[in-house]
Amino acid sequence: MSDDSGIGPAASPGDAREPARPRTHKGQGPTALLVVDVQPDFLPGGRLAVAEGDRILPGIRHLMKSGTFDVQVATQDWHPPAHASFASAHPGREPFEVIQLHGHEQVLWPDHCIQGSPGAELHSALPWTRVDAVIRKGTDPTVDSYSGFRNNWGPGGRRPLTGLEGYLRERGIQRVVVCGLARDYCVRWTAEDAAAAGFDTVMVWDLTRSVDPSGDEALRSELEGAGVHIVNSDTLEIAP
Ligand code: VGL
Ligand code: ZN
Repeated sequence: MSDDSGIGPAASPGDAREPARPRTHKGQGPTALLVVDVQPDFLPGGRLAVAEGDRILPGIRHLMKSGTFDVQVATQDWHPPAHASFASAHPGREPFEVIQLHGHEQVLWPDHCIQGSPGAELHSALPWTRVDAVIRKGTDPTVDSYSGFRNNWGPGGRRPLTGLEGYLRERGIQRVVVCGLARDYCVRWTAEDAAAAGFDTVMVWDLTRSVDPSGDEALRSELEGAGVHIVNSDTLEIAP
């Protein structure tokens, strides 16, 4: 795609001559950027559109092009048709109703991010060539997966790991910076699981948006209670 030229808002004179990494995240340990579910189905016009989801694109693009992260990982919601999280798979149910699935509450969603469909692609506005790994999730037809680290609860009552934790550990990562969609579902669960796994976890609040913004204040304190640091992008000390 044409947006990966290295020329753009993230570049400034002098960047090319200086090692980018020490200028940010200094003394905070090897850091990964996790870009969660930035896919057309979650943006305005998509099948499960998150209001203002498009507003976060320039800031995420800036982070991805900053050259300041040791590892960059994307997650991609990637459901088979008739996935158990779709209202359409439950006769008589409507989107946004809540049911019990494998003993836990499950919001029923409009059909979204169906494997191979245009709405499931990684959004073309971001420089995905910079990403080291893509974790596809939600592929089990019977179980949802909000977090990049592990599925939601399955029939056995467990939440199987995706391998992301091991990947980051093998790369020496100590700190993760999380952004993307949606703040109150996949970003939230990814950040909580990262913190629970022992990573120093930062959520870039302004580079996320919620399905239900009315819950944002409660969400913020719940995340802080789970050990997630909430920041805005202007405090991340990304060069320039
Ligand atoms: C998401 C609902 C269903 C998300 C994914 O990316 O936050 N939300 N599937
Ligand atoms: Zn989904």
